[in-house]
Amino acid sequence: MDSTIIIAPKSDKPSLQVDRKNIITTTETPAPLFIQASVINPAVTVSNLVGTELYTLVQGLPDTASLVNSGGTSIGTPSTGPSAVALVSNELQGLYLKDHHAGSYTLNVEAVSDVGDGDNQSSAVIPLNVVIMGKETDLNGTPDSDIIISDGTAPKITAGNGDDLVAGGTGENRILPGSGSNRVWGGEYSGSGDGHRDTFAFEAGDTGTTSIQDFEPGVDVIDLSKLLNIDNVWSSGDLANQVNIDEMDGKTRITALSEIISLDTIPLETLLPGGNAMDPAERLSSLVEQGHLIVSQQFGHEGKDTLYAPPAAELK
Ligand SMILES: [Ca+2]
Ligand SMILES: [Ca+2]
Ligand SMILES: [Ca+2]
Repeated sequence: MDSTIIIAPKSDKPSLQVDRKNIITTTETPAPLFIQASVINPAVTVSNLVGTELYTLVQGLPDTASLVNSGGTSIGTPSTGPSAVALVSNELQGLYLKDHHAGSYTLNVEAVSDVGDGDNQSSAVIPLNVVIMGKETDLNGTPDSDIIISDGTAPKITAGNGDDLVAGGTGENRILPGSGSNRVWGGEYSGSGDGHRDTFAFEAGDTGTTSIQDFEPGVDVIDLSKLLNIDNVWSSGDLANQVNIDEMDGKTRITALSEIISLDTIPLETLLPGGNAMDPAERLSSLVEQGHLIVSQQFGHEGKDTLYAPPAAELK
């Protein structure tokens, strides 16, 4: 006897990934959120809130904040019970949080598989901490992984430990990426430089990799003085044992003690014309003399033939 089997779609437990635990940003400044949700064989046409099986709920969004796309337009579908914004998969691509009030709160993010039969399956809820600061205020990260986005007005941005993503915005910023695996822009997030003199500063004990995405030769500066803590007149020959400058995959790479700084968009010859033919001490010496690199705030450079005296104020 023939029988007909009708397979009705069924909700499966979705998986959810939220990159980095904290968002720290300035008022009115869109901060990217990296949220990914997936479910096995999602049904594309479903009778539910959003019309498709898989969606992600963001709870805890204050009235002053919105979820926007890269063009700044509000996205998502309001949901009641629980009160949340529901986002479908393509809305998670290029998703930003923007708030026009200072404050702090936690967003709770949850992926939902909902085929419309009342038997939903949900992922674990992942909290995302948000701190919105006023303008012209320093931004401080946490020891954990952070997304820190300034509008350019934050004088100093300290990311701390963890794998941090930092963007200074259009304006002069001092950025301390800290230990960890960091991606940093001196200017706007995903931009190519802001024309302002950003200083990327490293501290004693920093270890890991910092990839600068928009280093501007002749404009931006790398400050290793606190990392190296040089307490005497230095020679580039000796210092080249601690700081090596070379190129990896077309990117200038500065290895300073346990910290690797990659200028992701800048080949060595762009940063330092003729640099490929120089020995390590000559590269170091040239970058310091040209003002790209600071290795000591207090002491001069004893080059092969030249002694660079410290400024008079420091000759006590
Ligand atoms: Ca951090
Ligand atoms: Ca900047
Ligand atoms: Ca810059």
